[in-house]
Amino acid sequence: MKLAVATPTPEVETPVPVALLSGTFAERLQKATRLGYDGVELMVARPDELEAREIRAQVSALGLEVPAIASGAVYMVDKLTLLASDAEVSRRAVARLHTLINFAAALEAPLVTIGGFRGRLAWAGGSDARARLIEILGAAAEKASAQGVCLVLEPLNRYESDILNNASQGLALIEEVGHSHLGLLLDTFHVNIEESSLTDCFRQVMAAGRLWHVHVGDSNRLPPGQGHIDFPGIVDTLCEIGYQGYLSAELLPQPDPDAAAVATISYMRPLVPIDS
Ligand code: LER
Ligand code: MN
Repeated sequence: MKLAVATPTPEVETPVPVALLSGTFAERLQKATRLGYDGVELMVARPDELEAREIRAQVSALGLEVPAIASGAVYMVDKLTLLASDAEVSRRAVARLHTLINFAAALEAPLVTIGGFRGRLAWAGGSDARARLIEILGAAAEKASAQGVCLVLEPLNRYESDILNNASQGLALIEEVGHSHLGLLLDTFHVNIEESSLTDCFRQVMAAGRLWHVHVGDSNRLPPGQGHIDFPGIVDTLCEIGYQGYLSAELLPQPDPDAAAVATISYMRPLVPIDS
């Protein structure tokens, strides 16, 4: 298992509520390396404004990996969602998802995340909204597979999503889409709110072969160790089931974005030794 920290790419000027590290993009990458993170999860809003080759060179020069391209900033900053009340917004969001997939491929990042960016059934309205999302995900997963990238759906707590709140619903939706390149991302903050067990959901998704990424944040969305989630128990379970992916810090930048990144790795590194 490896540790990553979520941080935005340079074109994202507005603060993202769950991003860490401060300074220029180059400074943030340097901080990630200096703190001992293995990778950076990049929160991208407009890939067309970025030079993928340059970013790839910058990241690799520091010995960092990019485990995932996160779509949260597209939703939070540019207000685009796959399901939306305005069909034009939905059309632009689908086009943006395809550019995120291209960007991930160019960066050799294996995953593109889909959390709040999927939008809500209530926003889209109509009885066909779920079917529309399934169709969008199927086409995007097909495009991703052609580029060697996978998509990960993220169950979100009930206050943030009306379509996918827990691991069982996630696996059911994946089954409906029926594509090999669509998996799940479980976020401990959402798991703590929605699942009846902090560890069974990881076992269930791993057994289905779809546990491809994990976000960490404590029960109050502060760094691990500052709330009441049992992270040692979760990491023990992940070791036991053979999860070899990333645990990526995506949490509130409090008391500031650097202190939260420091607190996260100080708590998590002893649980997740290098090369574990
Ligand atoms: C939002 O709560 C979240 O966890 C993000 O990863 C999804 O957009
Ligand atoms: Mn998350």
